[in-house]
Amino acid sequence: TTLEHELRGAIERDELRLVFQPVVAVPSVRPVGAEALLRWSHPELGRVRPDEFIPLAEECGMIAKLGGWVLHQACHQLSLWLADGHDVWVSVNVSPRELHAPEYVVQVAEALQAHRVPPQRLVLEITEHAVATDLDELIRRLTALRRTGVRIALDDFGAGYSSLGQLHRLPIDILKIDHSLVAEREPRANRPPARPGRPFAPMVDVVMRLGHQLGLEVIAEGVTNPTELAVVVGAGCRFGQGQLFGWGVPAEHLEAMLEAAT
Ligand code: G
Ligand code: G
Ligand code: G
Ligand code: MN
Ligand code: NA
Repeated sequence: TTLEHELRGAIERDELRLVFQPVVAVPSVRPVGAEALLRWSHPELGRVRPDEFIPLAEECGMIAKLGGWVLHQACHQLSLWLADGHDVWVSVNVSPRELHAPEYVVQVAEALQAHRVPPQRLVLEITEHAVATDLDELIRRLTALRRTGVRIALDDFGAGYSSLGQLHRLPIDILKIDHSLVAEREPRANRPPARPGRPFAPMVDVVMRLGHQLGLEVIAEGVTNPTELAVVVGAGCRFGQGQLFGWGVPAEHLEAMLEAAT
C-alpha cells in the first residue's frame, strides 16, 4: 500500500516525534514519570494515528526499526532529564510482535548503554493483548528483559482480554488500570439511553487491591475529572495518568512541568 511505502521513509524524512504524557503522583499531582507516545506527521497525509501505522509496521516487518527508534529517542530524552537532576522515569509501549523478536532484549540493553540510562528508569509497557498468546514464552521474554534491569508494566489491564487468572505468574512490576475501568461513565456507544450509571468505584477498588496484593505498583490510566481522581485515591492508588493531568506533550513541555514541580 502507499501508506506502507510512506512509512518506510518516515524515519529518514524526520517525520516521527515522541510526545510524553505525564504520570503523576496522586493526590499531590507531582509529575514522576512520562509515557512516550509515537507521532507521525506526514507532509500530505497529515497526522497518522499510531493505531493505524503500528499494526501496519508489524505486518510489513518494520516494527523492529520503528521500535528501535522509539527506544533510542526515549532513552536520549530520559538521559537529558536525569542529567538535569529530575527524578523521573520514562515508559515506552512495546508491541507484541516486537517483544517476540529474538533481538529485542539486546536492542533494549544497547539503548540503555548508549545513553547511559540507569535501567530501572526505563519502563516497558506490554499490552494485555500479548498475554493471550503463549504464556510460557511470554514469561521467558519478560524475565530476560527484566534481567537488563528495566521495569515491566502491564498496560490496558481490565480492557477485556482477560489475563486475570494468569496475572500472578507474570514477572511484572507495574499494573496500568485501563481507562475504561477508571471512567466514571460508560463509553457513549455502549451506554443505554437514560439508564442511571452504576457506581464504578468498586471496579477500581478491586483491581487496586489485586495489584497491591501481588506487590505491584498500580497506575490509574485515563483519569479525566476530579470525581475519578477521588475514586482512585480512595482506592489507595499512588499514581495516575490522563486528561486531568495532561495529554502527551513535546519534551520541552514535560520538562517545564518537571521544573515547575521542583
Ligand atoms: O496516544 P495514543 O493515540 O498515541 O496511542 C494509541 C495507541 O498506540 C496506544 O495503544 C499506544 O499504546 C500505542 N502506541 C503509541 N506509541 C507507541 C509506540 O511507540 N509503540 C507502540 N508499539 N505502540 C505505541
Ligand atoms: O494503550 P495505551 O494506554 O498505551 O494508550 C495510550 C492512549 O491513551 C493514548 O492514545 C493516549 O492519548 C490515550 N489517553 C491518554 N489519557 C487519556 C484519557 O484521559 N482518556 C482517554 N480516553 N484516553 C487517554
Ligand atoms: O490535538 P488534537 O487537535 O488532535 O486534539 C483533538 C482532540 O483529541 C481533543 O479533544 C483533545 O483533547 C484530544 N487529544 C489531544 N491529544 C490527545 C492524545 O494524545 N490522545 C487522545 N486520545 N486524545 C487527544
Ligand atoms: Mn501505554
Ligand atoms: Na492503556
